[in-house]
Amino acid sequence: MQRFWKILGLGLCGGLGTTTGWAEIRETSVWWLPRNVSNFGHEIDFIFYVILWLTGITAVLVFGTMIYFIVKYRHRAGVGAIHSHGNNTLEVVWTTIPVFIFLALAIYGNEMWARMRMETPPADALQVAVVGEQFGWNLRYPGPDGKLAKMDATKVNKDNPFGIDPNDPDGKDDFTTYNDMVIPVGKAVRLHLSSKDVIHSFYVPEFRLYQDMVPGRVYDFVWFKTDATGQFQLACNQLCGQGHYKMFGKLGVVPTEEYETWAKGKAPAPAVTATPSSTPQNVAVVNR
Ligand SMILES: [Cu+2]
Repeated sequence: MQRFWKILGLGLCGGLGTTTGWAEIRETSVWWLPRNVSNFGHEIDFIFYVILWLTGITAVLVFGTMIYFIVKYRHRAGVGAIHSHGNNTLEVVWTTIPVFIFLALAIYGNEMWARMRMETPPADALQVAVVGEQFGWNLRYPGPDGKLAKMDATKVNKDNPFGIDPNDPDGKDDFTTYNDMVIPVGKAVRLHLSSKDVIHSFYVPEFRLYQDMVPGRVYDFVWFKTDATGQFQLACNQLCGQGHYKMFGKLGVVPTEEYETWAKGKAPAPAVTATPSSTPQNVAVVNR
């Protein structure tokens, strides 16, 4: 039995230790929403608080009334039960009000979703390709020409995570990174999301952004703008295998000049990139 408590204690200490370790990475309290730095995040937070207040007030009113009636009409010797057939006016009122609230939330939410995912991203947006793999992030940035090589999900394989045509002129000056994403603050960023193996999910809580990445597809409709700098974590939000817990990359939102210096320091990617970096570069595309 003593052994049981010892193991439990060790386990708990280990768990808490890990929690503290992670808390250092997170800038703000782990008990509430992380700070938001993206344009759409403000509206998402707004609707979150509206729903929280609506449901919170409703819960207090409903449970308060229920407890009041439970106490008021508790069993007492000699007091008979009262038979009620309900009140039609009350029924109509408490059905109509929620109907309008739900309709308003649905219309507002739908309109917000359409703006986030269905509007064409600004033409001058920075294009970044992000391809998930077990267990890390491949990123591809446009070089000085500002153009990213065209991605073709059917061409994705182990040595060609971005599914590009090695002869694509737009890709000659692209550069790649692994688990290291840097973006300039205030600039629109358009993502081209895909996966090499299983379903992963691009997730940055501080951007209020999360989008699944599906093998065989390239999703290019996700875009956002940031309004503050900071160091964040790019986490995978799909249980994608045994190493899922360690699938995270560094994500820095930095001033434009700092981004440009960082990008200039990166060498163009080889025609076809193999990752992680330990594997030889410039390998030919092999048909599998
Ligand atoms: Cu993953």
